[in-house]
Amino acid sequence: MNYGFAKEFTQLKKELEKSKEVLIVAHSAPDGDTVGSSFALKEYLVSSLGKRATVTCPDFLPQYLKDFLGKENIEVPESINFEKFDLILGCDAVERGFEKVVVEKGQNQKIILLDHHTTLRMKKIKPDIVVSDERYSSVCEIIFDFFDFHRIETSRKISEYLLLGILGDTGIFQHANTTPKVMEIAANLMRKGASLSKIIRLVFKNKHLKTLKLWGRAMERAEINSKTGAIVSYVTKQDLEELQGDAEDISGVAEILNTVSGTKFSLVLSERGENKLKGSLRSEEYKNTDVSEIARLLRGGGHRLAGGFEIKGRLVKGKDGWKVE
Ligand SMILES: [Mn+2]
Repeated sequence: MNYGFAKEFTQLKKELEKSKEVLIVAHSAPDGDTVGSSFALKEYLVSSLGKRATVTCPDFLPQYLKDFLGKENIEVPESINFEKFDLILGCDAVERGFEKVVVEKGQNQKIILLDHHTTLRMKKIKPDIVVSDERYSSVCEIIFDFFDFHRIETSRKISEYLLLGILGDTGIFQHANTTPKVMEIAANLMRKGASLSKIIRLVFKNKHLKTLKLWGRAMERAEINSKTGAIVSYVTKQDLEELQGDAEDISGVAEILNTVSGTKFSLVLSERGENKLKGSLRSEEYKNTDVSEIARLLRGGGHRLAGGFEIKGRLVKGKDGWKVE
């Protein structure tokens, strides 16, 4: 069962087969889904179709994804000669950095976007094919459907990449996007040799003490706003510097705060650089709150249950606690 993308899947296969040199773009602040989907497609292109393929990303990978990928390589956008590619693929959250990496579309280039966010919007580039539906848990689920639609057998390696993305975006089958179909796909991928326990260990059980200390600070400060049902906390620049926190750590806090009963959504503000604040929002299906609407009001993006935004400002300690200035 796929969500009605028969036409797109047919076109996508044709374009992959026609291509010679493919560039695959992962999103900024890369996660398991963008990396898993990018490398699943790369592996298919290279090993099954005999093409050349390169994965690029505007940001460096977090350590757990580096560990997962082993020898596999991600090229920095600066080192890439865009003209040589006849096909460019965007995998997951393409509004996060795709148009920073791919500034314009070359004459003989095709652009295909795979996504599952409602905020998919291109400013300048006109994609040739878009496969995007919020009903998908992850782009890895879309790619599974693509292979399944064409009866393409997935290797152990591809299966592991796809399971990485599904586990990442479903929070190990805990989020509301964990449908019976997702469970079936995961079982299928395990049958093909993907190791669930290995991915869980590499991705979810390799925390540093520093991360837990950062979470501790944020949890200590958390407060519930009884009017909005928001549970809010913050992480200062100093916290991040002292405990070497990154985006991953902050979304971790937002996820844990979101488990507090009686709340509608969680918000974690973090100071990034001078006069720049990021907000990470999380909710759950049963809470009936669309955090992407809140994010969009602040010119951010995301989907219903996870979103983010960036505003100007800093956290200032005053008489009545902290506030944004
Ligand atoms: Mn995703």
